[in-house]
Amino acid sequence: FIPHLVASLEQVEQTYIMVKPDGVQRGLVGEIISRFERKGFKLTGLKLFQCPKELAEEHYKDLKSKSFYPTLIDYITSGPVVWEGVGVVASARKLIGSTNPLQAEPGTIRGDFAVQTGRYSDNENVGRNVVHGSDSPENGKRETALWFKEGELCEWTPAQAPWLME
Ligand code: IDP
Ligand code: MG
Repeated sequence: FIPHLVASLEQVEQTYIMVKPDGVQRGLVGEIISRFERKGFKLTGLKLFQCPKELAEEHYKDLKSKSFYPTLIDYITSGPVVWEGVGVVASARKLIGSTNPLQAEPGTIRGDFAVQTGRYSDNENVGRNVVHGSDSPENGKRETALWFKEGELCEWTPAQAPWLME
């Protein structure tokens, strides 16, 4: 990406995308990464990782009061990736689709690859939804810093940048 050429620096966002353990187990890592690549986003960091409990708890701290929180923490263990680009946060959420796979549109990652529906009547079990994406630019920064150490992200200019944006 060439920020000074095609976008002002303030426009450049970072999002944290995680292929969740079910996505890794089901062999969807390449498929999911491929969708973000084809869209035109720039990959700046990538690692396969066994997530310690403390990190999972910090990542999902906003959901601590939820009944499904303990099972969510048990569920999250490996496979994070980071993507960076203009408007990437909202755009990535669209590519990913609704939290509940039952409501996720066909064509979205969850709509195409996840079948988990409510085990209970009120939508209470939607955990196996293969992928995570930050829900705001602020959380994109926070989560990226949480999962990647200094020096683990690459700064580079994709050759396709001028073909993606005027
Ligand atoms: P998001 O991943 O679409 O942003 P959040 O509401 O932030 O959805 O929830 C984080 C994750 O927690 C979800 O992706 C899903 O794996 C899990 N989760 C959310 N709601 C439920 C639920 O009602 N039961 C079980 N797991 C849930
Ligand atoms: Mg969320």
